[in-house]
Amino acid sequence: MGPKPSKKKKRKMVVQEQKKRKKKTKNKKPKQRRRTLVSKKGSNFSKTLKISRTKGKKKKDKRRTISFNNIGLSHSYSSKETNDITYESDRFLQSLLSQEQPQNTPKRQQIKVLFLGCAESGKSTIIKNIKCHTSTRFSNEEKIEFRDAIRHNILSNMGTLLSLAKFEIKINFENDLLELIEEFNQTTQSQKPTNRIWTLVQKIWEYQEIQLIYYQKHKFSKSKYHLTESAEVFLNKVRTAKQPEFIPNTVEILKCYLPTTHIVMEEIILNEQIWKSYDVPGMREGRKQWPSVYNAVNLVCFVVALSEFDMSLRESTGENRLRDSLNEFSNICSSPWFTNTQIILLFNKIDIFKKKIKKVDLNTSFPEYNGDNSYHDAFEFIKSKFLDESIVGTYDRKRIQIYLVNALDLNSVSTTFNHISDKISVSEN
Ligand SMILES: Nc1nc2c(ncn2[C@@H]2O[C@H](COP(=O)(O)OP(=O)(O)O)[C@@H](O)[C@H]2O)c(=O)[nH]1
Ligand SMILES: [Mg+2]
Repeated sequence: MGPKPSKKKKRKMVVQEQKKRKKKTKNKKPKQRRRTLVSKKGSNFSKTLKISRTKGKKKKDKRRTISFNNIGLSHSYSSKETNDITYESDRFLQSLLSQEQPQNTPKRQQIKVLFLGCAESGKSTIIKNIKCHTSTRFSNEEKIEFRDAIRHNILSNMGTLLSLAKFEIKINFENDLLELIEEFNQTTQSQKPTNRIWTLVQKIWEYQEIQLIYYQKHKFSKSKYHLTESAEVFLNKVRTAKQPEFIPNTVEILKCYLPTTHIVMEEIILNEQIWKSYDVPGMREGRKQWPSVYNAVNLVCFVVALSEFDMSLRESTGENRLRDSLNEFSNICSSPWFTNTQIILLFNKIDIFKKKIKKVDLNTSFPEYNGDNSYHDAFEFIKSKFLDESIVGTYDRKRIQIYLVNALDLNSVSTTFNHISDKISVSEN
């Protein structure tokens, strides 16, 4: 034991201890506030959400208000794909803080955004991805809708594989597999998928001959039989997806394909702006609906699937998807509706494009291409097609902003849309 401290020393120690405690509580304050902000139910922020959703319900339309922030995101996603994501959380915290104190913030800008582009370019997936960064994410109703879409994806992809085998490759399967295929074809006639049908899908998918067709799918991209992007993922998940209690997670929701048949508007609060985002059908028949939302648009995000340079349209076999996209882009740029609108070109599906370009020659679909099979050359060629060769009419092509995205990647989409929202400035109404 050391010598006893003097009275003076003791007083000094007490004062130091008090100072330390004060410092600690000072440091704690913002942390507590942060937690309250995220979870407080009766906050102004939640109220805003509630009010706008009730409004939406009354009108019985598809409008929803969503706030773009990704606080807490890392807790919710355990999948490999989302583990390595880094977030601009400070920025989002600031954005959330300002949403909590509307009295201190200037009036939010309203931005009308159209997501245009051909079918399967990734418009809906980009919007779904943005929703993943919001506090509302997906409702149970939506999750059920995506679950049914996943089951439908499984059955239609199995049907496509078997059609490829029969009509394109003309394989003569051995008897046991043939019997399963015949039973599958008969059972799919019934309205509701039975347990037997899932067993059949599982059994057929396990055959090496069937998987071989899948891995050669790029050879049939000009045919009318198209698999969806994540066919393999879901064909490997039949056992889980068939369970009555199956609810898809975020990654599965982003990967499933649910065709958009009518225009859907959603309100997204992105930083300090309210984005009225319009998702539209992309097939030719559905594009007839587009002009109904052309009035007073601030931003057009034209989505192009880079990887579809060798594929033909579902609705018109023999017509190249990328050329179709080029035509549609020309139409948009030369439309008088968009002379004063900011146009963004979103080159999507870069993940598939990077892999595909090594295997599939761009020259076979675009004979004028004389570059090699490098990602850089191929991308520059496609970009110049859109910017230099497409007829942009009266639109100043220098104003067109270009982004490369992977709609399945949370980080890619959040970085891109933060950047776009920073750059867009609209005079207040
Ligand atoms: N691998 C990959 N798949 C994508 C990407 N973007 C969209 N998809 C998939 O492509 C399919 C069609 O996308 P969707 O958003 O429905 O296209 P839309 O018709 O333009 O709305 C879906 O199965 C998506 O999961 C991407 O960047 N990478
Ligand atoms: Mg869609």
